[in-house]
Amino acid sequence: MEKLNGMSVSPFRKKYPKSGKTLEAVYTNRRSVSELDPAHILGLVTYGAPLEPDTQHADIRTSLRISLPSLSESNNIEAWISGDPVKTGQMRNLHYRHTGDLMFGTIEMNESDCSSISECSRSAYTEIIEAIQQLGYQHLLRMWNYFPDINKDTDGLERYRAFTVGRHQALSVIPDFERYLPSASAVGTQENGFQIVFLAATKPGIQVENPRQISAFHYPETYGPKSPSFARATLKHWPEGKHSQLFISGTASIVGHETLYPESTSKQTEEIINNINSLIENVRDSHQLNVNNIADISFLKVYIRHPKDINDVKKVLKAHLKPSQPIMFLQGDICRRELLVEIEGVIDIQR
Ligand code: 3EB
Repeated sequence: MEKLNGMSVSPFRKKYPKSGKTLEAVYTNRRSVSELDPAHILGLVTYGAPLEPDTQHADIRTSLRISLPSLSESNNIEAWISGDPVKTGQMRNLHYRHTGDLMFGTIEMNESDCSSISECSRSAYTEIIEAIQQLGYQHLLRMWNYFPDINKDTDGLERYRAFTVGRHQALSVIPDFERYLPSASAVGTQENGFQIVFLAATKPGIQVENPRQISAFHYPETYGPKSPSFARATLKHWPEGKHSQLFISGTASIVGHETLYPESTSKQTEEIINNINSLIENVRDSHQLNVNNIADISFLKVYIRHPKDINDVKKVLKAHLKPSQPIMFLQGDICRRELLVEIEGVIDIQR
C-alpha cells in the first residue's frame, strides 16, 4: 500500500466504473484488471487453460477461473462491475457480492463430493435458490454452468443431460418455474470442478424466446429425460436511468429443436447469427427497443469445440460484426456432440 500524507492510498487507479450503471461487463486482462475499483467489482471470471492461475483481486472471493483455454490474444478476464457500492457475503459453498438491486454469485463444487453429476447440479441449484430467496435476490437472470466431460456418458446418460435432470429437480420447487427460467449457457471445460456463475436481482427480468427455435423447455424427450431449464434470453430494465440489458443465452446451430450442419463449423456459425438476429428482432418488436442485430452486442463470447476451426468462425463473424465489438474466443465443448460452436452475449440498451 502506498502512503501519502500518512493516509493509505489504494494502488488501484480506479478508472472504472465511470458510467455509474447498475451493472456493466468489461473484458480486461491481467495487467489492466488493477484499474478497476475493487469497491465496485461484483466478480471476476478468468478464462484460461488448466494450471493457469486465477486472478485474485483484493479479497474478492467471487473471482474464479473457468478452465476454457483462450483462443485469441484478446482479454480473457470478464469483470462485472457496478456503479453502486458492493457488499460481500458467503453462504456455504456460495460466494456472492451484491448491491441494492442485484447479486453476482459463484459456486464451485468438487464432483467427488457428490454422488453423481445430476446430484451435484441439484445440490448447487438448491443452494443457490435457498440463498437468493433468503437474501431477497429471488429472481435469477443469467446462469453460466461449467463442468468437464459434458458429452461423456455415465450410466448410459450423457453428463449434460444428467446435469439437466438435477437442475430441473432443483428449480421445480419454485411454483410455476417455467415462467421464471433464466437465460443460460452450459459448456464443457478441461478440468475437474462443477462451477456456476450467476446474476440474480430483487426484481424480475423478462423472459425472451426465439421464433426460430422451440423453447428448450419444450424439446422432445429424445434430447434427455428432463427439459433443459433456460430461456433464450433475459431482458432486464435496471431501475436507474434508462439502462437495460439483454442477456443472450448460449446460442447454437439449432432450428426448431434440430441441430443443423453437424459437419460444418462455418455453416453452424451462419445459423447462429441467423438465430441471434431473429432473437434480437423479436426483442425489438415486442419491447420497442433500439436494437437490430448481432452488431449491437456489447460483449460476445464464442465457444469453439476444435481450436483449428477458429479462423472459419472469425471469417463468418467478420461479415456481421463491427471491428470494435469486444469478443472472447474460448475452447469449450458444446452440449450436443454435433455442435461445434456456440455464441452468447450481452447487449447494453439505452431506452
Ligand atoms: C441449445 O440451444 C444449445 O442447458 O443451460 C445452450 C444454452 C444450450 C444453455 C443449458 C444449453 C443450455 O439447446 C445448448
